[in-house]
Amino acid sequence: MACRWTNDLTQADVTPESLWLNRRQVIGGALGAGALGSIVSPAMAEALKPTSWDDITSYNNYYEFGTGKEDPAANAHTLNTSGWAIEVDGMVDAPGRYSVATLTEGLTKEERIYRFRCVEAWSMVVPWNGFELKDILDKVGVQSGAKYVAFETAFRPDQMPGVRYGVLDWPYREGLRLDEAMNPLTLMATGIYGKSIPNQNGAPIRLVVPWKYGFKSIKSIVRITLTDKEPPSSWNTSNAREYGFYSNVNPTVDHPRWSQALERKIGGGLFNPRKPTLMFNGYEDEVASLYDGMDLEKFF
Ligand SMILES: Nc1nc2c(c(=O)[nH]1)N[C@H]1C(S)=C(S)[C@@H](COP(=O)(O)O)O[C@H]1N2
Ligand SMILES: [Mo]
Repeated sequence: MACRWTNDLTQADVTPESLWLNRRQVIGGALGAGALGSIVSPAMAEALKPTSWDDITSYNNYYEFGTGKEDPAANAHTLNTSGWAIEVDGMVDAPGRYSVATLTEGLTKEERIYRFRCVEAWSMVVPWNGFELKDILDKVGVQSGAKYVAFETAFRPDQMPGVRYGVLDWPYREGLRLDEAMNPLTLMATGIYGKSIPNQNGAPIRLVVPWKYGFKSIKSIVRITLTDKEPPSSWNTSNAREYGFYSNVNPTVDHPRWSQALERKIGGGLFNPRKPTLMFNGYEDEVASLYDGMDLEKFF
């Protein structure tokens, strides 16, 4: 409930931030009037409030541009995103180098500008624009033996000052199980608040996996590989004890060095208490069945 898809939007809904705030007031009003029934508490209405553009774009994790939260906003302008191409390879019918425009060719405008609001695990509510990863996987044709999708970020030492340091195993890599990748919540984001995604947030295209911790949402993707083996992820490679492959938001499984039972939103003002972290980041109804029968303490 903390984040919601809406898939019934049109171009007219992709509005600047000011109009978003109006929409939010409308939404807040509807919630207040109990339009969604008794399950809606004031805390949930609060959770729908998008974080401001300034906070979303000035407090980031993108280690290729430095490990400080302010480093990506200061440094990521050097990334040249023009002529961007994504190499799609592995177990697909139509491997090749695709532009984002080619990958999304044939999708309706509504499909390409799907809007999404996300409470990232590190506590922002981002109104992403993008499309479902499934849309492009269907387009390239996933072969029957494929079980996982692997992703890679660009590795450009001349444009990425942070890759001089061995803080992570470059290029940044992430992976999903195929059924996770095909879930309609799994988004390829190309925008925020209806504007092009800024470099520090992963321009021109990044993954957003709403029910997993933020680091699964790999930025500035240049390669997508379909494979039958669990792919490496940079965080798991750097510290397997602390970061597992699944990385599902799970308040009951603690990170070895801290509890994950509470989280705090950025930009919440003076009265900004930490709130309980929700199982699967609030998407339990949508995704819990993906993990039926799995021991989530073992597969963390
Ligand atoms: N290539 C790359 N992708 C990345 C990261 C990174 O360092 N490099 N950081 C991850 C982490 S830890 C988080 S919390 C999110 C942050 O996304 P945001 O800055 O858009 O909020 O990006 C993820 N994707
Ligand atoms: Mo993160």
